Amino acid sequence: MDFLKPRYTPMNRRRRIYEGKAKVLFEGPEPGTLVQHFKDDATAFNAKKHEVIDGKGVLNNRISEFVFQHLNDIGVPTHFIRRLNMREQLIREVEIIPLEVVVRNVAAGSLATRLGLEEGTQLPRSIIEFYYKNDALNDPMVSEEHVTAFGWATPQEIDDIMALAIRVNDFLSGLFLGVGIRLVDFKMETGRLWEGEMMRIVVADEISPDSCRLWDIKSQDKLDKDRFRRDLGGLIEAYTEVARRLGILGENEKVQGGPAPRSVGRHTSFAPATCTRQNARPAPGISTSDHGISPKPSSDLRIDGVRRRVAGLGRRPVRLRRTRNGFRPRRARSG
Ligand code: AIR
Ligand code: ASP
Repeated sequence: MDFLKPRYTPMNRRRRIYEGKAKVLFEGPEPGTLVQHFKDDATAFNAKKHEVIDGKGVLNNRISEFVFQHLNDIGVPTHFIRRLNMREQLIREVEIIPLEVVVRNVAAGSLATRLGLEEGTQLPRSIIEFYYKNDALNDPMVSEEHVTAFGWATPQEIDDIMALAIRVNDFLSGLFLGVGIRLVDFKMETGRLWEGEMMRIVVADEISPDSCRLWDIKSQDKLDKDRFRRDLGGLIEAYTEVARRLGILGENEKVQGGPAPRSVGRHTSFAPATCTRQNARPAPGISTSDHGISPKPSSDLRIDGVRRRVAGLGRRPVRLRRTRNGFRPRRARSG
């Protein structure tokens, strides 16, 4: 029956599901999938400050792809399937949990302000915070009590979210440390992924310099969105530097931002941004299987030049359980 076959649909004819400040979600090619489109818009202070920065969406798409692909490879479940083009990635549709999960290793930003700590102070241990995702309320910080009392997530789901947050923090800290960058803090989002009767919590949204604080270890230079928030300039240069160090962009490679769609909508034409490659070479120590433009999923991680096949938990539904000795995967019971 021909009408049941998925048909190619040009992006400009796809149904827009949701538009956020920096991304748009479109209906995907198959049920249960979405297309996540990265815009060039930069906002801060709940969108009171807004600018369009050519090329930011392209860089965040590539950096977030790199992070999510590696998370998938090491068995941290995410919504990410694959990158489609310079601004878009195919993702699984999840039920977003309305929490911004912030993990902090070093005092900065709102924590430094709230507790009167000097920015740059190493924290005694990593701290996880929850913020209620609600623009009208300015994303207020909330406690686990609020989260469960208002039904945003169950106690079991909070355990899973915290276990994911710790694993993502460990992975990201090591990844960035290997390329001379200090992971100060980051924000992640999670969602419920339904597979038939099974549900598991997965990492969703994006992980990029828009959602992390990244400081150069030697110079302490900020390589993240604080360049925009604090009017420091050089945002594209900083994001490009992050991409280069991760081996996503070669030394002389540059992302050319334009021509990005001015407004992303039903009838906007999508001219893909381009990426120039000259002597593309991965950064020492870290390699990705995708230096070019065509998506190719990587199945291993190269650390210190050694290829490691990371034993992951695979794609089976796994729930993590907090025990006295740390976090343990808990296989979902069948039947
Ligand atoms: N974040 C929070 N809301 C949106 C974002 N991107 C990220 C910041 C920072 C961390 O969460 O980019 O990495 C903590 O932010 P803050 O402002 O609470 O200090
Ligand atoms: N992107 C958010 C905003 O528009 C928060 C931030 O990153 O500062 O306010």
